[in-house]
Amino acid sequence: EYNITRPKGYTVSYHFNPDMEPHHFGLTHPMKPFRLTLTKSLVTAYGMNFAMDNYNTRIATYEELNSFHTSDYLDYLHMAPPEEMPRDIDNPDKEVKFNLGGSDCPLFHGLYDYCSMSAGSSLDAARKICNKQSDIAIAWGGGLHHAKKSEASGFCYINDIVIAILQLLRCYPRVLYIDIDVHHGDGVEEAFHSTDRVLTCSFHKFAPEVFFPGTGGLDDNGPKSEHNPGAHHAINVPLNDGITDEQYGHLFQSVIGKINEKFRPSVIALQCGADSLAGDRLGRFNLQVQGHGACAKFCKTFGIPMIMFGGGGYTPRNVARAWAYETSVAIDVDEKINKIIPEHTPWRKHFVQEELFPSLEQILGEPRANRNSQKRLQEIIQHVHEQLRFVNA
Ligand code: V1P
Ligand code: CA
Ligand code: ZN
Repeated sequence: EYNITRPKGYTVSYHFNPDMEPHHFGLTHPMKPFRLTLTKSLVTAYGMNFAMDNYNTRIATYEELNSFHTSDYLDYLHMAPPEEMPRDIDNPDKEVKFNLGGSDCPLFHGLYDYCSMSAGSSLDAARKICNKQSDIAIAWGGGLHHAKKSEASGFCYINDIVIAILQLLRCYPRVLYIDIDVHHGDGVEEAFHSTDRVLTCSFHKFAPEVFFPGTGGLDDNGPKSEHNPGAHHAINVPLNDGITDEQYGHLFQSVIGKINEKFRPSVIALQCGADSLAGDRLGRFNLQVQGHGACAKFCKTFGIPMIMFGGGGYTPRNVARAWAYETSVAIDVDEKINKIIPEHTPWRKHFVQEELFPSLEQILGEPRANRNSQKRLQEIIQHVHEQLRFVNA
């Protein structure tokens, strides 16, 4: 038997449903559910599973999905027959309901189950945080931030994040939602636009008409009206191609540091979309796994509970590297860890913070020119700090 000597009173949980993997969006679709299995394998190869509570998660019920989504939408999602793929070539004029079907959000076999599994993992993670059984709960199968209450959007059908945050709001006064996916977290922002109990902050590539979904400009801070408590509680950080670890880290710390000071969140929900990494098939940024992971590291310094969700990420081997690294950030790598991880674990000897992860060598593809000037980044920080004058815990 292994001598489990975890840091006292500090628990990380990993929420995973192996049945998500066999689902397919279609051959040419960028979303590949097997990246979740790839991540889990890497996490296990390093022996990290010994330092966490591991849960095979259940599927979310209709009632749970209904806490955010409308019955009309859920019923259609449940009943709509899978279409032959690729549909847009075979049958381009077919009516599209709730934005279901077509190239971004295809109707594939087992879609409803797949969505319920993703939401089930995130909800289980939220419950562990609520009942104080976990300090950090990880749900890489979630993070589907574009889904609206009655509409699918950008590969997202069910907004597991919104459902998880609604659960957190039952036990915590204030939730800070942070989104480092390369796309704007529009679905989560919109869901909470009229409450001051959730502050959303998304970092993303911003170029209306050119880059999906086109929303999330610097001035988008939630509907401004005297009677809306949610006004000023949406923060957006619009960026250009090629941003580096150094720039992103500085921006992240000054924005999130200030938000933490003003909003005083009781819990953090961090969407870790890995399409902000260099070499991503859809993304435009130049982040390394270390720079991406530094965001999770910084959030951890606040010492409040946190859920970490997945999200985008379209170069599967890089996704697995980033999320395995972020799992290691959650469990804290130090000498103690080698007492936890059994000796025969394949990659155990590499599990030391400094020489961490030989497998961190990312697929990079064509280098991207950096289109973010220091001046512009400074303006963004300035704007965000001004916006936060209206926010008080
Ligand atoms: O750009 C669009 C739509 C399609 N046009 C009418 C505009 N869609 C994007 C959707 C990106 C979704 C990202 C999801 C996430 O934030 C969270 C999981 O990461 C899109 C793109 C693109 N390059 O932006 N769809 C596709 N590519 C696509 C490519 C091949 C097959 C199917 C979809
Ligand atoms: Ca984002
Ligand atoms: Zn994305």
